[in-house]
Amino acid sequence: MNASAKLVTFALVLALAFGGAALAGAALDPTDPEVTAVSHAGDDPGHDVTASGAEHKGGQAGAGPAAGGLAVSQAGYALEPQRTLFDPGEPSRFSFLITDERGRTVRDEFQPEHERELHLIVVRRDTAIYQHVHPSKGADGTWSVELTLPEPGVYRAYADFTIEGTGLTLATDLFVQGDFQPEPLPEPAATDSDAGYDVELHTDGARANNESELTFAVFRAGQPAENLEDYLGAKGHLVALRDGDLAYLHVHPTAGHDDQAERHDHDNEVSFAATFPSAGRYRLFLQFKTEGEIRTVAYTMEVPR
Ligand SMILES: [Cu+2]
Repeated sequence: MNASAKLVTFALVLALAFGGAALAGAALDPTDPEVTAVSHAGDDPGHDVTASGAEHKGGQAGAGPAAGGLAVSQAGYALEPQRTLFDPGEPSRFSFLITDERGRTVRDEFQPEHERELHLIVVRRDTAIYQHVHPSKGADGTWSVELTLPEPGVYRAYADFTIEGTGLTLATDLFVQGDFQPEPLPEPAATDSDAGYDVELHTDGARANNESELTFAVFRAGQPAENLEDYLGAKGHLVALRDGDLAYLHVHPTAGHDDQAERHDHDNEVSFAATFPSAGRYRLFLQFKTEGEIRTVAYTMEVPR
């Protein structure tokens, strides 16, 4: 072995040693802020800090956009479902608690967002079935709602709420027995329809880790539908889920009470700001109200790097 070959070998050994050390560190404590910092320095696009649930832990460290819904417990709070097994098509009561870091039931500390203290989103894991309901809260803090999960499969149930100014989305899986027939994620498309309303999705060129504006324009028989009614304090409610892990994005309406958004205020449009935490496909569910009925349209969106 000549001198330069020895140098190369030495460099390889060093690289293996350091790489191995970094891996060992990550395996020992994936939430260690220093490990997080290392993976950021390495600019590993596959490692998403916020989606791993660390967003409320170490504060800064270049924390990216918020993605929730991947954990049943976060920031000391936990979602405690009283049941997770259901029969298909059977109306059943779904009850749960939100508890704090000492195991006490949270009862009075919820702060209303979009007119409600807690929003419950239930989505089958293939995203083919979507429900958005508002459980009622008992005197002891138990949240409860009648759910009918129509088809077999595994569903993700997200409790979306705010405590002490911190928005949290905790989630658990619900299981519906039977012959699960998963449906593939639909291909990206800019239009979807419900009850004769055609809704077009316009984006300003969404990219991962940048705030993007999503505008939905509602038409009926080719004409702008200007009969959008107030729904949860806005003209629409949007939920975005990441394909693959169903991470739940926090999306904010940009029209309505916010003056600076008036520029987009066509009567048949509703706009949102969303920051997608990584490139890939997302499933978007928009709900709006016309003629006293809540309509739901859904989109697959491809977000580039
Ligand atoms: Cu809601």
